[in-house]
Amino acid sequence: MSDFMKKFSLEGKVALITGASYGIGFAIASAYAEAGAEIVFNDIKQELVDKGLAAYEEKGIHAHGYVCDVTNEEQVQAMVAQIEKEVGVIDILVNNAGIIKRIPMCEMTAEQFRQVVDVDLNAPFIVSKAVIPSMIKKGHGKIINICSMMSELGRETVSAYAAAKGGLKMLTRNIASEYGEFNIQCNGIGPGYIATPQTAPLRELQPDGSRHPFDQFIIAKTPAARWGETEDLQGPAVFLASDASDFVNGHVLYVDGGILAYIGKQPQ
Ligand code: NAP
Ligand code: GCO
Repeated sequence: MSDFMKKFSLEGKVALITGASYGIGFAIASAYAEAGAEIVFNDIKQELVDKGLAAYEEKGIHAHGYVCDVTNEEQVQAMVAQIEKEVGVIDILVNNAGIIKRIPMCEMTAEQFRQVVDVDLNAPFIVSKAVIPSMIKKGHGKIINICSMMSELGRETVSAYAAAKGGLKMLTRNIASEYGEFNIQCNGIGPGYIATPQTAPLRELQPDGSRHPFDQFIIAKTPAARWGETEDLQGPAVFLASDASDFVNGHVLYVDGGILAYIGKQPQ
């Protein structure tokens, strides 16, 4: 491998990807393993951690799985201490775990709003706070927050999610500002509309076999005229975790097929 390409390698690095038993987190972790990193992930339930471990094994990846609710600071602190003991200091953190509730704002309870903000915004704060001290001691670190189109745009029924993901964009910038001097880079990835369990309801075929109206809407709003696949996020995620991005800090890299640049296809 040339000296230049070594900048994109994750050899010798320990990467924690939260909520990575499947979906976007699993795809990013798989790419990190391909780039040489030691993979650590968590999920809330043991059965999902076990499923995730089996899925990684199937790809030839010997991952380390931990049961941890990322909204619980005690559990997160304990998990990070256990990882440091059993695997090593975390060089790369991907705050991927996330939920969404699609409810019209005036029908959403404050508790439902809080639940979404807890996972999508408070948890990235909790997990980042747990890993930063050892990154400082080690002299480097990479934190990647999985933001969203909703870090920039709103739409009906996703008030809590948009508020959280908008806040996550600013948390990304603040971590970059506060810890950049310790050679810690904190950036975001803003996926467009990606085919995962989280968006499955938006892609369900209609009873007459036609595509879901929202599915057709996204196709018309995306210059690439397709939904993203989790694999579309792998290259950008490796770049932001590697030495090649050491002077990129506080940036949100949108991987959206061009949605944010496009007014949308004129209805025929
Ligand atoms: P997903 O398929 O719903 O997976 C979310 C993962 O997060 C699951 O493994 C889930 O575990 C885990 N999780 C949820 N709450 C958790 C908690 N409290 N503690 C630990 N793990 C928890 O979602 P996805 O589509 O892969 O999305 C992953 C991230 O990308 C999310 O932050 C999402 O907001 C963001 N995103 C998604 C899209 C998209 O189009 N799919 C676009 C932009 C951004 P359980 O199964 O146990 O709940
Ligand atoms: C929704 C979708 C989006 C995607 C993603 C877009 O209901 O609008 O779930 O929010 O999950 O965040 O970037």
